[in-house]
Amino acid sequence: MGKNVAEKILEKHVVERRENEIGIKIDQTLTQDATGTMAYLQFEALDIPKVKTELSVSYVDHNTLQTDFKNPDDHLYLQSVASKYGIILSKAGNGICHQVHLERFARPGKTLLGSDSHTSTAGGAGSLAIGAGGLDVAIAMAGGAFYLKKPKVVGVKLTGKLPQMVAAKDVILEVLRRIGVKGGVNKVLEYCGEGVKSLSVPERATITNMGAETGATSSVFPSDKITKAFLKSQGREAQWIELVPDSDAEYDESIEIDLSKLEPLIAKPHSPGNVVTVKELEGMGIQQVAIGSCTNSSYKDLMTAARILKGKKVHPNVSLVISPGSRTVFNEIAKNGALADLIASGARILECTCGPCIGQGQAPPTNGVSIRTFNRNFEGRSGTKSAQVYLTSVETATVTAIEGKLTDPRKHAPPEFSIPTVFHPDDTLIIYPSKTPENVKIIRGPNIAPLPKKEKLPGRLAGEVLIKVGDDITTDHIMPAGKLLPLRSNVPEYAKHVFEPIDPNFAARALEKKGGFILGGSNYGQGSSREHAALCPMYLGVKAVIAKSFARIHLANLINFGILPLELKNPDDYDKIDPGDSLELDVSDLGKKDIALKSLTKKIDVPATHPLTPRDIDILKEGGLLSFTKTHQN
Ligand code: MIC
Ligand code: SF4
Repeated sequence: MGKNVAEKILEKHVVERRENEIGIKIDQTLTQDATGTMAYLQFEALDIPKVKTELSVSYVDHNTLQTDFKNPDDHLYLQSVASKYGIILSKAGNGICHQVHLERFARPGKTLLGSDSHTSTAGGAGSLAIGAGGLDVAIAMAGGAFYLKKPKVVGVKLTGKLPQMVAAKDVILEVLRRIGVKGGVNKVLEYCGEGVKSLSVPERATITNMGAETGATSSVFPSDKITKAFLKSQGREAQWIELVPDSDAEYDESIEIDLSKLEPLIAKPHSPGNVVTVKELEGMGIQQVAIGSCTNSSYKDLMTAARILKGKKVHPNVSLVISPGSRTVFNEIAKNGALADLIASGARILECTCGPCIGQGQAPPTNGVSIRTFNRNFEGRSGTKSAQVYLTSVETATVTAIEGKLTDPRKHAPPEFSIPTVFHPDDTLIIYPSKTPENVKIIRGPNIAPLPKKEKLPGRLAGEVLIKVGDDITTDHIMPAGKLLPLRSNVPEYAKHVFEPIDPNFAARALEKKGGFILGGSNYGQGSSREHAALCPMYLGVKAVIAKSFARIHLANLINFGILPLELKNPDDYDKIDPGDSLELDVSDLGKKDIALKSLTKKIDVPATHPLTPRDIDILKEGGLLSFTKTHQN
């Protein structure tokens, strides 16, 4: 039987097979600063002199605003760690990790593990790229395998060609419209079919990037002539290999999308899965347009905006902000004059960073409508709780900025430009590791707090339900980012804000009650890879999360930090448990899937189970992955 691309890469990397779980070798890792400081503190704790991967890159792109000492201190810590342990550093201002990685480092056929959920972006260049918690990335840097549920491979067959002013973003919005924000859990979305040939690598990367919003383990395109041309344009042709599905390749599931039938789409507040056509909402008044983020900040994206805006003005009631994805593309548009067109139109040009996507500035006004080319529109993520954030293509966002109201881009003439066959990568802000690592001293500012520890799992857990939350709770609800991002290296301080958007008293209550339980709905923990959404509740004493189901990365993070994830056997039992109820759980034998959960308050038994593999159980028993790894290292 023929193989698909995902199977071909997995086959070459599997180092361990267990029932339903595989361990794979990781070739490349990436971290970004907001998850990186923790990942490197954990890596340091493993006591390994140098990373064992083929390539590890540490990016500084999230926490780049320097309003006090915290972020710059973190930058120095990251730079010194990178220099000492053999890691490449991409300094603040060099670009957004996924865009820079795609341009400079992603390689077809390689595995990439990144401490950011959008690591899958590199799948646009044929890498099998997976987002994970920082601790998993630290272990991979130390040479350890990455364990995951063997994913199903979904063949997303593309036919036809996109009509003018309909973009790659509309393809992934269509996928989200069809399968929603949980439709990809434990699956790899592999794009195939004739339509693939009409998409450039950065367009493919827009699609693989936002595959994260379906909950998918990864998203991947084949590596073909288009991939070769892209690598050549970056001076990396030698790194190309052909990687296409066999002609008789089979997929576990399939989806078919006729590109020629697509129209401009838009995700409504507050979920990337809330997709409708632009036509349905056309004419809606708006206050802000933001172009950028790791989804849409490539050369093509910026040129599209620049050409549409050339000779035109941003509507007087609109604030248009643009963040280029990398210094390389920023430089190209500066040299070819497109930047001048953007400036002349009234656009505000930001640094090459995540910026508004993670609430670092440019918060919309009260009740403001913001049209963004980003990948997430969770409530409050923009920095304004009442803001209404919509997600669209660059084409839709740009014409909307001109018109001052949501506009179908097909009403404007399509932009004309060609993509250079040669880029001039600007690696000025890329720093290579020291040749004399023994002389490098790690710089630790006062914001870098030591790692909290967790004791081994006892046989019995008891406590109160500290909070009861609904379905699709995101990690932005659990551990908000925005203005709190500078606290990422300081768990005791950051932990004070757990669940703040839902219940500002949560942290104080959890500490007062000496911990307890969280009751969640389905897809608990969707969204980012931030392990702080497990680490900080762990610090507050949370012992278990009982939910209807979990999102992939968050489930792994809970296990990694010793918090027991349990699933209700009967989802309707969710209604029988209330906040403040006293629960008791016998977890002495996790080997049997049935967990005896008693509500002492309601005097009822609530049957529970768990999604844990035998390895997960061993990790939990040790109090988390760091202790587990250290025990097994020696
Ligand atoms: C995000 O888009 O939510 C982030 C910020 O990039 C996160 C990582 C983080 O919280 O640091 C992600 O996607 O994993
Ligand atoms: Fe940065 Fe936004 Fe991409 Fe996350 S989704 S990596 S915050 S640009």
